[in-house]
Parts: sequence; C-alpha cells; structure tokens
Amino acid sequence: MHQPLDDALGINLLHANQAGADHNRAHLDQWGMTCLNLMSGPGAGKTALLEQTLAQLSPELSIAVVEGDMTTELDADRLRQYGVPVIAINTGRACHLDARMVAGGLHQLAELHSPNDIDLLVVENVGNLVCPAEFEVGEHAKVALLSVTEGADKPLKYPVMFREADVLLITKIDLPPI
Ligand SMILES: Nc1nc2c(ncn2[C@@H]2O[C@H](COP(=O)(O)OP(=O)(O)OP(=O)(O)O)[C@@H](O)[C@H]2O)c(=O)[nH]1
Ligand SMILES: [Mg+2]
Repeated sequence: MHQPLDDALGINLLHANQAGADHNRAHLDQWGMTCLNLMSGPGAGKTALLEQTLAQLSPELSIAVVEGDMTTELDADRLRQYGVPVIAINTGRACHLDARMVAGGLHQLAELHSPNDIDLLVVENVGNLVCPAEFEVGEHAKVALLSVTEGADKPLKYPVMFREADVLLITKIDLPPI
C-alpha cells in the first residue's frame, strides 16, 4: 500500500545524493585527484588490497584514503601505518557511505593536506554488497571485490553491485577449494 510513497522517497533520496556526488566530483576534478570507490561484502579484502597498494605504490604515487566503517577506526589505523592521509568516517547505523559523508571527508582532507598534491583518493566503503552500489560519492570509477569464499552465486543475488562496477577483482584465489 505504501509502495508509491516509498518509491518517491527513495528516488528523492538518490536524486539528492547524486547532486552531492556531482559536487564532490567537481572538487576532485578541480584538484586533479582520481577517486576510486572500493566496495565489497564484509571481509572480501578491501583493506588488505589497500595495504598492498600503499606498500607498493606509495610514495611514488601520492595516495589518500577515506575509510568508511560503521563504528570503528580499525581499518583506518591499519592504513595510517603507511604514512598516508587517512580520513575515517563512521556511518553509525548507515550501511554505506553517501555523498554528504564523503564531502565531509574531502573537507577534512583539504584542511590537513594540499589537495592538489594528491593523485589518487581511494574510498573504502562499508562492507556490504547492497547499499554502497546505489549511492555514488563522486568517484571516477567503482571497484568491486568478490572473494572466492563468498560463493559464485553472489553476482546473481546482488546484481546491482556487479552491474555498476567498472572493475571486478576476485580475491583470496590463494585459498584451496573446499
Ligand atoms: N587468504 C587470503 N586472505 C585474505 C586475502 N585478502 C584478505 N584476506 C584476509 O581476509 C580478512 C578480511 O580482510 P580485510 O582486508 O579486512 O577485508 P575488508 O573487505 O576490508 O573487510 P571490511 O572492511 O570489514 O568489510 C583478513 O583476515 C585478511 O587478511 C587474500 O587475498 N587471501
Ligand atoms: Mg576493511
């Protein structure tokens, strides 16, 4: 019975978010900063991938991270060890980062570091295969991870994430099949 109202609210929410994402994107383009939105189910290896990326590409490439987690700064602290700017955002009960939250992260980043000097910004989204795919944050590309331990049915069960992704990385391929 409430379906049309729910649909209208959902569309307005996404519309408002898209306006915020476009605003973020304009800042990123102005600064010459490429932004990737890293998404996956919990534990697929987003932070592990970032650890390896920072170890191998920083400081030749100037990288910063916006780290989204519901409650802790555990992932942010893992990445701070690499000496790069890491802005932690706690989403509270929200299961994804939205454009407004990332705008706050960008402002913090710009206050602490010269944004023109950062080449690559990686946004690690909250571990979730559903919500992050619906909310753009201004990224230039969406990177999805799928670990072999999650099961091959996941792209069928969570199609939006896998349809929206510009790049898909299969992780944990070192683990033997069960
Ligand atoms: N064997 C194996 N383990 C991995 C690999 N990538 C990540 N892991 C392990 O998987 C666990 C979860 O990795 P994280 O990088 O924390 O995963 P995440 O996607 O950041 O998790 P959330 O932020 O909680 O969503 C850790 O114990 C990692 O060491 C991989 O390629 N192979
Ligand atoms: Mg993580």
